[in-house]
Amino acid sequence: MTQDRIACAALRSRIMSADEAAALIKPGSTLGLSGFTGSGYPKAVPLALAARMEAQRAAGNPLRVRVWTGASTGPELDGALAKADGIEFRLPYNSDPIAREKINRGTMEYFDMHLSQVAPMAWQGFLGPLDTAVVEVSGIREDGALIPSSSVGNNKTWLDRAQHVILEVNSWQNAALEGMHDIYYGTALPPNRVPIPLLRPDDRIGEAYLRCDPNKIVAIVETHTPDRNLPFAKPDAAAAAIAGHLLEFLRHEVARGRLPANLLPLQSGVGNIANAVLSGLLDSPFEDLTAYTEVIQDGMIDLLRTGKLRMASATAFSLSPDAAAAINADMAAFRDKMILRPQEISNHPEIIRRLGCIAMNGLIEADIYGNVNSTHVMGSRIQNGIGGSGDFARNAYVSIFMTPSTAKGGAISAIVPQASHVDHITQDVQVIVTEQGLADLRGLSPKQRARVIIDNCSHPDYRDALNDYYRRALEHSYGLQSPSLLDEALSWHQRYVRTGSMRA
Ligand code: 0RQ
Repeated sequence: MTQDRIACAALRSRIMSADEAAALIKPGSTLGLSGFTGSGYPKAVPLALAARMEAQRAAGNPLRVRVWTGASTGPELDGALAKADGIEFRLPYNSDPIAREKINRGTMEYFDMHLSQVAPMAWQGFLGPLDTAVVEVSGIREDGALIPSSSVGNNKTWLDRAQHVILEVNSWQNAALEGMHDIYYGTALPPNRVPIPLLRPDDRIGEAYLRCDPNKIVAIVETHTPDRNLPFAKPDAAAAAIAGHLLEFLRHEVARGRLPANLLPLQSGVGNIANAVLSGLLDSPFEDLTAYTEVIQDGMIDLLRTGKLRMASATAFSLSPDAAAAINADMAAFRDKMILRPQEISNHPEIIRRLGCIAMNGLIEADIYGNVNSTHVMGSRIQNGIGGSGDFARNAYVSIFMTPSTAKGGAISAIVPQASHVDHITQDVQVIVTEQGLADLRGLSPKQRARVIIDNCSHPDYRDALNDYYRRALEHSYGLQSPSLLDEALSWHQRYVRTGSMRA
């Protein structure tokens, strides 16, 4: 594959094994790695580094690094490095189960930040220096330009900021990806920042390739390894009901003239429910849709195939193995319908606000006033992270959050008196949907919100207890703007931690 994928002859002398490349990484260094929701992450060098870490740990001389990525990656990266106890600090979004366990055990530091802010904060110098970028690409052109792979994430920033660069050239990635990307080089720091000239989801404002100073490239490793692609669960009854309520809401908004007939650009979060909503759109009356989002999931591929979705702009793929294989076999047909951009652009508040995205994200719990916890189970155990949900929720045309009304087989109510951790304040939450129904919170005061959330969204098993709490809060609260009984509000969570159930 060398000739095909590494067309720049001058760079071929830097081809080496993953072990040799990993040996160039210094203990304690900060790595900027590619990868976003399981696609486009380096697959060989992190594994080789993890093997080195395991050996050094056994010899009593631990080797640890600081890890920056785009978002979640795969078992060969986060999983392997975390297992080797090699990650001292990590940012941003993680969904790897081994890393999650280390974070929750307190042996790994984790900064769960808004995805749109990673690149700007790195440029502002707020995160410290970056030693080595380890970036997967699908090829290197004759002129040295890099053909990005199945995610863009923060790669542009890592390549620009790092002192040294290690490239993985993955020939598993489809050659037809070339031309799909749009890398915008117009960002600058204040006071020189200018408007980003993106007015429609399908606008191209940059270049198809990543630039990299060839003098910084210390190693090139060839791979032929698939992305981590996880199957989606078949939508269950709750997911189907949530999708049904949401589609009904969108139809209603069109009928009332508050949304155009082809809606506005869709943003869809991660997870099974988000995917079920996209599947629901297949049978909906909506046509000529667009998406301005972070990840292209299976449901979007189906919509693109039928033509319901005209185009999708994102920063990465997040596909099941079947969908990945199907799209890989047919990439040329999809290439003109998809654009992959850096995550600082896919998630940029200015653009999300301008385009008027319809944001649809999952949640862990919501309280009766509409504050949303997307990240911390029982207020302290991280599940994944805020990811891009905050970028979209605050700036969306309409910000929708979805969840089944209970978790853990009914032992937990997703609607609680007070959220045990808040990621999205009530002002950033306009609609909450569960399988029970939909609460349209736009323009409502806290007490009005509490009424519709309890009535429309809570599970019948917990509704009496929520009503009882709320009634007593109205009688005994210190103030009546957002009535609460502080001692009691979090007792639901404490009961779960003590007994394994929120039920009284
Ligand atoms: O854990 O598998 O151990 O049982 O959370 O829950 O129901 O499978 O839902 O896949 O839609 O994920 C909020 C986590 C929902 C996701 C969250 C437990 C539940 C299960 C997953 P188990 P489900 P989903 C753009 C947008 C933040 C980032 C984001 C998320 C697990 O949507 O990470 O939105 N969002 N990014 O049991 C205790 C509760 C619970 C609970 C669910 N109330 N209490 N556990 N769980 N509710 C994309 C990016 O940013 C990249």
